[in-house]
Amino acid sequence: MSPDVVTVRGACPHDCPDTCALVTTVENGVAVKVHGNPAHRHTDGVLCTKVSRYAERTHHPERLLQPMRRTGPKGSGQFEPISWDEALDTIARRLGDIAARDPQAILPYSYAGTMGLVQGESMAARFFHRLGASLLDRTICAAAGGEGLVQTLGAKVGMKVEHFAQAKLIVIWGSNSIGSNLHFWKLAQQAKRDGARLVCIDPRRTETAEKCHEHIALRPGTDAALALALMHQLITHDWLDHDYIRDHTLGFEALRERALQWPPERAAEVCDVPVQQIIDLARAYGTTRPAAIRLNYGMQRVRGGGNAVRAVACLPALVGAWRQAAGGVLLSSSGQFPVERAALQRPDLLAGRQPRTINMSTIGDDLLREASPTFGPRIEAVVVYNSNPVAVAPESGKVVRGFARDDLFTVVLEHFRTDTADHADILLPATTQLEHWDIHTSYGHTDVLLNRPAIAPVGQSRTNTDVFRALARRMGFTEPCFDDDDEALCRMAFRPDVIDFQQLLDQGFATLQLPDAPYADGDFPTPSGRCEFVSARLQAQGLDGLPDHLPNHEPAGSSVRFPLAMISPPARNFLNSSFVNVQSLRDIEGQPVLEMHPADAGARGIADGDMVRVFNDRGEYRCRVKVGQRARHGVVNGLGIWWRKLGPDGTNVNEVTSQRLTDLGRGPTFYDCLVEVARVGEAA
Ligand SMILES: Nc1nc2c(c(=O)[nH]1)N[C@H]1C(S)=C(S)[C@@H](COP(=O)(O)OP(=O)(O)OC[C@H]3O[C@@H](n4cnc5c(=O)[nH]c(N)nc54)[C@H](O)[C@@H]3O)O[C@H]1N2
Ligand SMILES: Nc1nc2c(c(=O)[nH]1)N[C@H]1C(S)=C(S)[C@@H](COP(=O)(O)OP(=O)(O)OC[C@H]3O[C@@H](n4cnc5c(=O)[nH]c(N)nc54)[C@H](O)[C@@H]3O)O[C@H]1N2
Ligand code: SF4
Ligand SMILES: [Mo]
Repeated sequence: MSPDVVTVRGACPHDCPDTCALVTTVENGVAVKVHGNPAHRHTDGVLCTKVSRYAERTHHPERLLQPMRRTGPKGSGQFEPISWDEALDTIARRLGDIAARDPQAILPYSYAGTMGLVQGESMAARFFHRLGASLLDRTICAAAGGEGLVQTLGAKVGMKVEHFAQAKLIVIWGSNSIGSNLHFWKLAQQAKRDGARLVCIDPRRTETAEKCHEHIALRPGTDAALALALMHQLITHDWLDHDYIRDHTLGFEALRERALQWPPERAAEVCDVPVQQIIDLARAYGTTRPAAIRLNYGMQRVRGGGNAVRAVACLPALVGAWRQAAGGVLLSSSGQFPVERAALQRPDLLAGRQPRTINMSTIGDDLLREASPTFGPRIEAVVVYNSNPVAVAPESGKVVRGFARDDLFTVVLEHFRTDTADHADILLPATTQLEHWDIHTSYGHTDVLLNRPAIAPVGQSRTNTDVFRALARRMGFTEPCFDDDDEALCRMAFRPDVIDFQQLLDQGFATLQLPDAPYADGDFPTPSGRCEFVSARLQAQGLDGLPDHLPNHEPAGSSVRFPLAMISPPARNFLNSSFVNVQSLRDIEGQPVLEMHPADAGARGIADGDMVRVFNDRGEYRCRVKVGQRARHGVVNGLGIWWRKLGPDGTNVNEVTSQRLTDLGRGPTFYDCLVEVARVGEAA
């Protein structure tokens, strides 16, 4: 390698369970290629197609390169360049004016554009805590399932992912591994080669479902019914680990009574699947060891999503699957990491104030809400970073109207002119992962990764942390914590006895020291130390302590006008709404697609390739239909969260999704949505 070619180790910043280790090749200060780090066992030298294009994304001709001020109407995308000083002065003045009346009228809005602990909620959280701004409940992805796990297992914990390779039965439940958890799929294939049986539970016939031995294509939102019927069979056939149940669980008798109300025939009707599939899966799960369940978040984006996760999370304890390293369940490993959050985020800067909390999943309604004694002040300013709410939040008709309010002051920190950026008063250019420091945990494995900057900030872009440091200075916040630099923040994330920072510097990653079969002897992080079939904490909130099947807000068959259930899972070549503007990836995805079963299409005179209108009382969007077997009868699959402005009619799938929330965790219900579909044009 010539002296002006260097390689730099980093971490994939995206909201993906795989958290890959990256190696970036830099030539003359330009990132030319991003590879997977072969030394990191989970990455194994392989990246997904999207992030292989990260250099293309970073040096994209449309990268935001300087601060801008809006000149046209909100949403028009008309801006003029301004200096950083002018941008920061304007923001500090506007936020200062609002804060003088009530800082709670200011709302930070952020999610997982980067999963980094530093460019995520470190300096930003300090700034908003010091200001006394409204708090944001970050529910948009995993709140229901996360709460389901917490109430059952005690935390977001589970099997170590590497042990799936040794399982003899793998149930892939509500997850399209090949599309969104690629490195897990490699382990599943290894197990399959060694004789494991693979079962996929998913309304959609995904590329993953196709490659499993069995595909159970249930109706969206019926997973708890299925899990309860599995319990029914485990109990009636006595495929139970009585010792494990006695020693390490809480509430078996009550759960038994509940499950006995769910014979497979009842669940088969609710789920609309052949009863034999349920009976066969129960037998396989009751008699195969080790048995592992890979849950993912797809199943919890419905009204009963929290309960569904609770029901599934009970299964391993019933059969004692936790006794083996390759048995149990994994939804998220994020709770394994003892992150020093208080040090990073400094909630002490609230100094006794208790600002209200706004749920990010109802941002549409909340931006349109007037001041009231229950709500508090009207939202007057929003600072958006690491998120694209105008595209990703439900019921976007209302979200757009909210962001279009002329009396709302909006600041957006972004790489690109997203749909949300188009609504900014001040738009600030942010650095990408190749240009800043960060440190990462994972929700799919148990390693910590360090990300070092590979190149200088592109254009005038600045890190999120720099922006909040600069604003703090302008607003007269003199606490020394506003001087911490990014490397210092990385060092603060873990105690030195947990993670050796030198090891991170030397090799880019470090593994948490955890037992291989963490719950072989119980010891769950619940209040009782047991797997809690019955949760006293839920009972104390007046809720059902046992898991149950809660029908969707919009159950299949409940509406004559909107007879089709719609789910809107990720597009394989995008990451949420990120990468939609990367041409090489958009070329693969083509255009927004709605998958439809031949019988549903035929009944509406719709042919493959037709343009259709997908609509309900909330709104409508247009896309191209793919008729085929990927969609089950009665369910349509609207793939991917496209940028609205890149869709055929300037909208996307979230025009039709609702702001109703889940049973637990106050999460969104993207996949609990009834629609009708009508043809609008001939095949192209
Ligand atoms: N390529 C790619 N990868 C991604 C993402 C992306 O956008 N693109 N997004 C990332 C993010 S933010 C997340 S949260 C993760 C996890 O994201 P997940 O939401 O877990 O995504 P998938 O793995 O596609 O799994 C969802 C699957 O659940 C199915 N499903 C929908 N409704 C139901 C239901 O009611 N029951 C059951 N059993 N299944 C249902 C869908 O058809 C889909 O195949 O993926 C991450 N990885
Ligand atoms: N219909 C439907 N809607 C969904 C979903 C679904 O399955 N169906 N999935 C939901 C889920 S699981 C999630 S997690 C949410 C995701 O929603 P978001 O977290 O909003 O994810 P993205 O759409 O990827 O937007 C992230 C933005 O952050 C920016 N960004 C990335 N890194 C940085 C950085 O370092 N600094 C700054 N300032 N900006 C950065 C990116 O350019 C990008 O525009 O969407 C949800 N919406
Ligand atoms: S998006 Fe996921 S699979 Fe792709 S590089 Fe990042 S962590 Fe790895
Ligand atoms: Mo997510």
